[in-house]
Amino acid sequence: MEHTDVFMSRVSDNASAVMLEKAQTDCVETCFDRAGTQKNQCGFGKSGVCCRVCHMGPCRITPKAPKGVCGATADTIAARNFLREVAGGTSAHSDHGRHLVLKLKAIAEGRGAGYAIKDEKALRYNAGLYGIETEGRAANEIALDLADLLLGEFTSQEEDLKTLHLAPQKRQNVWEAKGIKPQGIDRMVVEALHRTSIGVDHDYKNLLMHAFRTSLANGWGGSRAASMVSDILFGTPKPLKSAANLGVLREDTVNILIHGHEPAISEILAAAVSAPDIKEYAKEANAEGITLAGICCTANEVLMRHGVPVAGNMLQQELAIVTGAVEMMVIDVQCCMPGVIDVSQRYHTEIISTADMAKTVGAAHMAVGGADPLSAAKDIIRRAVDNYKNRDQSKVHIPNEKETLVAGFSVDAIKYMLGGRYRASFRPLNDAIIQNRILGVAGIVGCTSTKQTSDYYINTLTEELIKRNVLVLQTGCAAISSAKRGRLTPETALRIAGDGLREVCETVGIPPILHMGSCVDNTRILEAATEIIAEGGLGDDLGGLPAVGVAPEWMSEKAVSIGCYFVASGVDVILGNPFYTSGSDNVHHYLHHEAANDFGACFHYIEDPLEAAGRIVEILNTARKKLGIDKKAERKLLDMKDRRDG
Ligand code: BF8
Repeated sequence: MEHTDVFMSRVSDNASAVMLEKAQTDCVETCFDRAGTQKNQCGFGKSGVCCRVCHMGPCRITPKAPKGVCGATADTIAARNFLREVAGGTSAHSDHGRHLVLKLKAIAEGRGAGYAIKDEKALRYNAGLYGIETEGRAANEIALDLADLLLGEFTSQEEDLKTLHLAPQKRQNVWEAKGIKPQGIDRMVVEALHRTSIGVDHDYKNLLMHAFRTSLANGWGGSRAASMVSDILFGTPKPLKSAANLGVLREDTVNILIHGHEPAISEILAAAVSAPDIKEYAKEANAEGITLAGICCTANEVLMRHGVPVAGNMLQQELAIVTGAVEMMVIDVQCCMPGVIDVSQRYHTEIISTADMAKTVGAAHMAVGGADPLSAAKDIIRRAVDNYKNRDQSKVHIPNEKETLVAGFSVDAIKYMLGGRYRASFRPLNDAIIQNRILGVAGIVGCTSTKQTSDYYINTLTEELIKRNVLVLQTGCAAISSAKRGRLTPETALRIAGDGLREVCETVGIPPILHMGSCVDNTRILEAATEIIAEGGLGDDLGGLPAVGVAPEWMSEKAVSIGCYFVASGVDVILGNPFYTSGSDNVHHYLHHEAANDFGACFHYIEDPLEAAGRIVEILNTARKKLGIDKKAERKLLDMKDRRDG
């Protein structure tokens, strides 16, 4: 099918452009059309100076009206709005983490109903990090202690988060000095809402400090718990092969999309799909089987652990339905657009919501909890199979695009790849950085947005960075952008990576872009950075590493929270979309400049990906200079005198 340039200005991949054209032919409205009708977005909202925290307002700040009814300035209002975004993002990631911790507790108490501890090694390792006794104890006993400890991370009123101790001591000292060590995650979020209600905290810097404190409760608290417990319950990811883009859907199978975030549901669906009775059921419906494929972060979760193929990222959720070949989309929480309902009604697709806290009008609700989640999951799948006969062949068009990928790079897996089974460690990576074969590391994370040509910034920047010998770590929808472009393969190193990075990738057998998981798995990037510090030779603080974070096409509150915990952890963050803070010079200046005085890092809004690449290289070179590794190290053989002196 042909497509016109107008569609390629919205998306970067041909499959999506073809589906946009089909949507137009089928009279289907998608988020790309709604972005057009919402084009004239409110300038007050975009600059962060619309206040609606009380009903004397809404107040909007202008040169003629520089204060709200209560006297709040642009600084107060912009900082309050920013903090509320961080609190929203922190809540989403952390509540996801909480649900998993509660599941771990239920399993430990024998109430696991269909779930079990899959990775006892990960359980023992993580329990050990918190000082929980593991020697000679049963897995369930350890799991109960760990679950209780992690639940305490949510509720602690006066004690700092225990997980903070996992950060390098020097960074902990920065947080202590700035007074931003978080206590319980729930307390941080409640305090954020309290501080931002009418007549409480009016000092923009005090508000921003709490934003960083709340974000730390996410990155070092809720998200860390989510990744850790997911690994314990469902297995720590290891490198595996799969495929991405809409071409993973098949004309001759029942196609089910799983979309959202929490892996507890998608794991059970992945198990149910391969059950013999379900396979038989699909055969009886004249289907050649069932294709399960993922959208956005749920896709990343089941990709990393089971190799389930990825249909697309956030902005492809409606386009996947436009193929006319999707029997069912199963949604849970976060980033599931209500717009999928209207799209689904143009075809035969059923939308099934599964989380009691996240219902959508027009979706059928089928919870996957209760005493027998596997049989609940089978009920959902049978319903999808029953819907297969309703597929209208005249409306079906599945694009061919499908790219091979390698994913599954947990911290453990990277260490194993670098050092092998007996010497698993980050040493080879540290050495490659010190010897300037690798210039530094960039974590490219976050969403895609209708404000940009989807995937373009992510892919342009990623490719430019690996050319310049920057190792790229990816998560979330950004990783799916690279996957669709066919870049998540070891061959990418041969084709486009710079000489130094290519040499390392070839030696170790890894791609130059490592897919580390979903959005909560950004915490894996912090974990990797901490291990790099512990390995030695690259300073003693996360803040000193030649490393940056980038959110090229971010749009979610979660990304605001992630950006803040990266900056508070000492890592500069490049944004491809601006914050809504430009209405306050002080707030904007603090986040983009002054924060560097407090944390050694700040935000940089850069609209153009190539300009961003240049700035990133500058940041990495500055860090290298400070570490004294800015010159190419000679590989010197040590004689006996050197050894004695050394
Ligand atoms: O949590 S990257 S669009 S799917 S918010 Fe959403 Fe953004 Fe995708 Fe995952 Ni993260």
